Amino acid sequence: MSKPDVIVTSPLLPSLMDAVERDFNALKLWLAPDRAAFLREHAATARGIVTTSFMGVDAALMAALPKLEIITNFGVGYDAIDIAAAKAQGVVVTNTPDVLCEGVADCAMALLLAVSHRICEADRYVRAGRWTKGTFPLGVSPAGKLCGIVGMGGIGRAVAKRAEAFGMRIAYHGPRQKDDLAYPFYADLEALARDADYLVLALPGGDETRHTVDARILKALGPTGFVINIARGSVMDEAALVAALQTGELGGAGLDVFEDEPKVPEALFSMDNVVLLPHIGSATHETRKAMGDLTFANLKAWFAGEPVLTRVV
Ligand code: 8YV
Repeated sequence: MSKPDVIVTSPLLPSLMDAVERDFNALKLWLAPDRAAFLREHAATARGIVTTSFMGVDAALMAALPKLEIITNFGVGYDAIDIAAAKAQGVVVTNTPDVLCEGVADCAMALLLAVSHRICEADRYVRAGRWTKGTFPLGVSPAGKLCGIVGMGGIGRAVAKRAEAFGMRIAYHGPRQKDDLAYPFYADLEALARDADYLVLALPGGDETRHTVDARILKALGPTGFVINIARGSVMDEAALVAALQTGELGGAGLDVFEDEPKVPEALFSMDNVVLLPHIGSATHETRKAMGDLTFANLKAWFAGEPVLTRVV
């Protein structure tokens, strides 16, 4: 039996790519010199797409593939996939929830601790030979402070567990209160920002959550407050963030995600109270391997006529 045709949108984790190439006819879209011709050539046979949270799949790509049955996304966030178009075309979409929660939460805590204890700034201080000339300024302790988590899904819960272990108090905001959680719930994000010392953003990206954290929320967090974003750049108004940091209205920021990745506002480069990461929340061997395995398991299940494991639509 011939292998099913599956379009791959961008380079994948090598173990995932190997598995896809072993069991499927992997059609590498990013290598096509003429994208339109490539899609015309495979329109009659391409039944699947493997993509990433960064690349996504837009409505035009789906429309060009009338035989498309499934999109398997390497990543939990599917804001770059046009879900309405997938529904309209009857295309199944899967993602990789759960397996990355611990890793992304680790990264959130790393940022929280780094901005509090001024870790990156202190590292630069030593490397520049400045320690011999004077003592480094003090940081702040997270213990006893209020960690406000925005979006209490799997990642938010994993952050709460860690922050608790560091002696922090926890409260959260989201679309609804979770019955199984004893942490205080704030229906009003501005009220949470006013009370919190740290806001950790762990909510999904997309149109519905665009600029959830705006100038008003940052002002409420205040000059001693820190914002940590390991979600999506789109959930925070980046221009408002830069302005709040420039005026001192906000204490600092730990950022793994940006509105127009890989572009980062240059104004942030010179700020010592900001830690900048290149979207590495899930970027460990262990987490990426688990994400790759789940992406592939979804693809295999679909083509074996079995239920997919982690379906979005
Ligand atoms: C990855 C992510 O960087 O899971 C997500 O939603 O943003 C990250 O884990 C991404 O999937 C790689 O493209």
